[in-house]
Amino acid sequence: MLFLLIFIVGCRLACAAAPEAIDQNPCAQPVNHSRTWDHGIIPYRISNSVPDSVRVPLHFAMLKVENMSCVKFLPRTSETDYIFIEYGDRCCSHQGKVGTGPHWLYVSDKEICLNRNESIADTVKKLTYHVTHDHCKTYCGSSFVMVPGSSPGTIRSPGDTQYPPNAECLWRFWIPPHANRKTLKLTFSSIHLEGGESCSFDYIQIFHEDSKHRLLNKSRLCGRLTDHQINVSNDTNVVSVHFRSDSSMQKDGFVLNYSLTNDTVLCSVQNGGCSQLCLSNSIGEKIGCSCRTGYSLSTDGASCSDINECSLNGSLCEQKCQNTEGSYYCYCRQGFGITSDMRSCQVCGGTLDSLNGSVSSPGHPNPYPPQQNCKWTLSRKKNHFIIINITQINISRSPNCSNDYLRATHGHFPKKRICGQYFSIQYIPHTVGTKTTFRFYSGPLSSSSGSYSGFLLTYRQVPSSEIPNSVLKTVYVNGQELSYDTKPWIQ
Ligand SMILES: [Ca+2]
Repeated sequence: MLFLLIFIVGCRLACAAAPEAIDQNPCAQPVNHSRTWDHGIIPYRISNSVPDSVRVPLHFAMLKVENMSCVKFLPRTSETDYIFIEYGDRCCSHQGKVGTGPHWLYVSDKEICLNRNESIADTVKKLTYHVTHDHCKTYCGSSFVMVPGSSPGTIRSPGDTQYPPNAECLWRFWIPPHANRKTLKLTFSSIHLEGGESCSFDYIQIFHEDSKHRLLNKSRLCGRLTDHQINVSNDTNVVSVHFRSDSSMQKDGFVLNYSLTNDTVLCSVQNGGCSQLCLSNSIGEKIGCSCRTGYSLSTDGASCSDINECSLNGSLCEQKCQNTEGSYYCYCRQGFGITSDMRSCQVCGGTLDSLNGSVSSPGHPNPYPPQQNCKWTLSRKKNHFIIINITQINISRSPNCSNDYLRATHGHFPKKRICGQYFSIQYIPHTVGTKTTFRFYSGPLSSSSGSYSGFLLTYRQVPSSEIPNSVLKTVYVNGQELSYDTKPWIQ
């Protein structure tokens, strides 16, 4: 049997000493069977702590060691003995295979590991220090880096007419991240192996790993199959094809064709399958999907969903927040208006306690800003009437004045909202209580915010004895008389 005798190296020694060379005369070394990896297959697991910057050179190191020895690395499934590759500020093999359980291997992106191209490979080599041959076994296999432009090829099981007994082969295809837009296509044009329940005698086992070396799936093939195609998912970063035969019942073997297919998606075709934005390279090939501001990419990588900004940590708004599809806005409580930063609120309105005065929309005669919620309160003096003259009104018109409006409330009797453009409205509230309030509201969705001047009104309080009956009976809007209750309320 071909054995890989693992040299026991203490971590400190491994880090401090010059890298050991692989023994050029492996047969010269005695074999300690207790320190060999079965069949030359080293199960491994990579810690989540290992960053991508280290995974790539680590992977190259594993390929390099595989190509220069009979060692093959396979992701661990349930094996008791395996290498556990951990991230640490050093490059060393904590210990070789001794005893059972995980065997730590430290890799790092420190200078010692990455600036010297060979360092990680040296570290991995320490686990494969002695190599000797078992003439009863046949080993084969190789590793491929599949990048755009890689030639397709064919792999055949060893042997001229039939595969040999006790064969142990592993072919590994690595698809670097920048080639992920391509799909590795594996097609077994024929498989003829010894069959059996669970394929436990002779078999082909295929491992799929993602870029984090997580095992996506594995499947085992045996018996007779033709044109068996392996679908390699987009997540797959490494595919390992492991062939093993036992000591009896050899068959024809298999033929495997591999190629990197071009499955480029263009953004110009159905937006690349993206619901909003399709990101492309300089020649229009899709790189990925993205979303407009206010949306986040869903887990399917193609559709977008609204971000509820109002639920994010840290209030974006001083007073109130309203989420909308693709956006949000801040607004204020009654008596406040949004400021120019569209987040904070300032008082808008107040108490009117003089006998006469004026009220106008914020910024008048300049256009009023959006999201104003102003309120003025006017207290009526005893035995006085309030004469209100809305001299200018230019408020964005909307159905039922649902967006922007001016509204006066006399006592408990609110008047209708006023919007649109008028030249003059003069009236005397007839059922006025002790208070009159004016409310000006401009909504966040007003398409006209920034182009309407709002309103200006004047008021004055006069003793009831000075109000002629004719005035009490008539209200004019743009010169037209409106019906009106002629009975003034007098306290
Ligand atoms: Ca939103």
